Amino acid sequence: MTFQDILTASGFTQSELEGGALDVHTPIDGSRIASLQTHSDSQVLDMIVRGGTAFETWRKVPAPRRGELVRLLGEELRAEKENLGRLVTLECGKIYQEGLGEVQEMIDICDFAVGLSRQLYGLTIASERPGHAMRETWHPMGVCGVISAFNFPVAVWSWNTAIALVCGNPVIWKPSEKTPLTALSCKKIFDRAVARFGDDAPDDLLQVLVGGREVGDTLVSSPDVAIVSATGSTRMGRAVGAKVAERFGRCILELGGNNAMIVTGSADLEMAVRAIVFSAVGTAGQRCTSLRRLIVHESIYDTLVPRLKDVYSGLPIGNPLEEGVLVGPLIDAGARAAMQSALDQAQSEGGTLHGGGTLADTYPDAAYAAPAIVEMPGQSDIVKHETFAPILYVMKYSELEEAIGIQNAVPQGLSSCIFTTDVREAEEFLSDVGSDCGIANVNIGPSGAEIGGAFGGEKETGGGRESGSDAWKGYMRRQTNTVNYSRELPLAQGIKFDI
Ligand code: UN1
Repeated sequence: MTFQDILTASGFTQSELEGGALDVHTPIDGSRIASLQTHSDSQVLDMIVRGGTAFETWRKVPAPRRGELVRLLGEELRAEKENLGRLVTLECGKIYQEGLGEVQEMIDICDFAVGLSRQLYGLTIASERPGHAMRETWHPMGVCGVISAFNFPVAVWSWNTAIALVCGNPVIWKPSEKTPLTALSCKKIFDRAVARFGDDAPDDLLQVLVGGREVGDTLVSSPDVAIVSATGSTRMGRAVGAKVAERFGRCILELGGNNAMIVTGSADLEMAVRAIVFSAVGTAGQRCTSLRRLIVHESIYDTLVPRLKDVYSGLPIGNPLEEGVLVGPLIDAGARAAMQSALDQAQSEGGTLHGGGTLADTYPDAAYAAPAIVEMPGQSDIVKHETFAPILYVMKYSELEEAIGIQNAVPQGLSSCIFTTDVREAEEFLSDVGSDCGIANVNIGPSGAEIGGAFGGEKETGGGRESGSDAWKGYMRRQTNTVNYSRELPLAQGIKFDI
């Protein structure tokens, strides 16, 4: 299939892809595949108004009926899985298998949200006063702004949108300016679900905003955007978080990760090698959950590290649409320059480099890079920094407590894991004195989380939770209700106030 075929299969017409100010390049060969129209500030303000109007109607639609729209969205996504998966590969460069996996994640969250639409449960609470009932109820919030990054251009939108919709909130989506085509394709898919749903879906339940940081700023600064869910760099989250906090809006932040694996002396090394390679080089190291730090027990270091070097030297790197390729390109030249500069710094901090290096033979305008392993004498500055590239820093430890200390001594707190067959080590890692991350796994790599769990992490990762478990509560307004069904008016805390 040519690039043009992929765009056509996703329903794009030539006129939609031409004539705008925003150039979209495919990381596969660096060529331009579209020039899209961007939105102006005033158009964004208009979108916010229209989102508010949609909210007035949507919040009155019963939640299980709202779930029906998400069920239809899931059906449409099933029908589009291959086309959208391929478009994801074309626009962000992840291999086709991972493109498909990303769409599957969207289908899964739709299924989850459909069930959730009948389970937006509140509590009943014992009142201290006679003849009184207390309960907690959950209500729609308003317009939900979703900001997503290039590396998961569609799945992150779907976690937020499927949940926001069943919770009664319209969505305005600002995708990364590097991946607007996949967003526009999702909008087409969404519109098909709305058309099948019927008249009780208002217009503008989903609006897609194409543009750069300025229009994103307009979105997050508006007091009429009740929730801002932002996924991306810590730098972006710091700016967005401050703007939303200033107006006391609700923010859900999912930012950088610097994810580690501890491999203990008792680990199953064959399993560990597979998990390490998938999580460190999958998506070319451009997941927020990618494995970046490997903390290896001294007793197995000299077995594990040569084995990894061996696997790395044979990794199939190349066109992500081709079967058998495991490592696609980085998103752009800037990402490759950041990788090179991190490798230079790591070496100047005492690291020994294996692999790395740029590959420019077939596609000179693209940013292919060989994944790198860097053996480090300790956790130096560069190791504490998230570089969005396939770099794996390897360190040695002797006591588990020391390994957990290294794992936690970084500013980020997203995902973590331990490989061990010793239940004491596993439970200590998961205990109050273990990993400080939002995600902590045993005998599984740090990436590839299932949608059923809450997704997010602590410290510079931003503290937000998206996706499964009770993350839906972040998209609703909690209300405490006390009802007096007696003929008296007793005051709480026994206060006497006779008039
Ligand atoms: C991201 O990189 O922003 O856990 C999301 C994972 C995927 C999601 C990653 N389910 O790796």
